Amino acid sequence: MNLQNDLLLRAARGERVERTPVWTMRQAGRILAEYRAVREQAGSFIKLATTPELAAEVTIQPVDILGVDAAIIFSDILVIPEGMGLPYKMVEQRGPVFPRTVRTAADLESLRIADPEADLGYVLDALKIVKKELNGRVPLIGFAGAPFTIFCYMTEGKGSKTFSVAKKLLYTDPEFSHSLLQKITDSTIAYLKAQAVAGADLLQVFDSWAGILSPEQYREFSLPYIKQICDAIHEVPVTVFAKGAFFARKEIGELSCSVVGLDWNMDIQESRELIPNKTLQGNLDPCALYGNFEQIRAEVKKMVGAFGTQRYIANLGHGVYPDTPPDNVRCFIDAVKEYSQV
Ligand code: 1CP
Repeated sequence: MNLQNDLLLRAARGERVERTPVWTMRQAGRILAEYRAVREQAGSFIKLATTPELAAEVTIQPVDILGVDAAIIFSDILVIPEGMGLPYKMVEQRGPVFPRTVRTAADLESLRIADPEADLGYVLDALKIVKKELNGRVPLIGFAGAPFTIFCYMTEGKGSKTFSVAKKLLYTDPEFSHSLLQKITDSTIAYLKAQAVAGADLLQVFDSWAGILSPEQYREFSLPYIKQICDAIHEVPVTVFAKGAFFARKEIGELSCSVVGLDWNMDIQESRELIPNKTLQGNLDPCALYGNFEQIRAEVKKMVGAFGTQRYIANLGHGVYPDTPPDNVRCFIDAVKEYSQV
């Protein structure tokens, strides 16, 4: 199907655009009253994420309400552990918790490589519905967590500031760590390929916890697995977003991905120099959206000025925070559209 608005895909491929495309990480859910109404109806996050019609509905909401140039499928990175045989619970006000964790060879042995159709069919069904309902209005983004970030949750069992259980395993049992990372990688490649077949036009890999590793550890325990993913996906463009991995920008820029995501700690000019041949995505501090409209517009003008309008996808440097007023997000999106006209 031909897309009416393919700015995101043209920017990802490095082609000329008449203005910069814009979307925000975590735009589906979190900030919209319309999202909360559907979540209420579903009863729980997991019920919402596993009911394709409802997941599709909240995926499309930000396209209608915020005017973003892409939809991102409503799901979570933790569906991969679930698909491998490690279920999670979503605890209200607290976040995800794994009743069982993976810390021994026997735990690892009990996991399977996820079969996208059998284990994650609900996400693929949601993608198909969104694709049909979007009817070519904007591209659809699929996603998965990077293997190291998924490893963090599977071993730690919950969110953490330090992920010290996960990192302990890297030091004390690198062999186990690599085996688990490989199993996650194999599952993730199959899952991302299935998302492309189901209709995803671009795939983003979230390495949300990249920043807790040393450069040396990042090179050993994260980058090689992201590389396997990039090398395996030929169907659609891939974006790698490694939050906090300012030290690995050059190496990430050498992967066979199309787009590199930046957080707000990463200097824009320096990032262009380190990653000269790829489209960059980012990187406004989500807290900048707490400002008034005038302040938000000034920040956007600075950001677009620094990135330039080409080889660029405007976004925040991480997900939009839940207490951001939707009007401020709309102000951010409208300002990008205005300041990036060529
Ligand atoms: O918000 C959206 O755009 C919808 C899709 C989406 C995405 C892209 C969700 C729904 N989760 C994610 C990705 C995700 N999930 C990441 C990577 C991106 C990032 O760094 O923000 C991570 C690390 C998670 C794990 C996760 N899921 C957390 C963080 C836990 C921690 O370590 O503190 C939490 C709180 C969740 C729950 C969750 N996922 C999504 C929603 C809407 C929610 C809130 C749950 C609810 O509504 O009850």
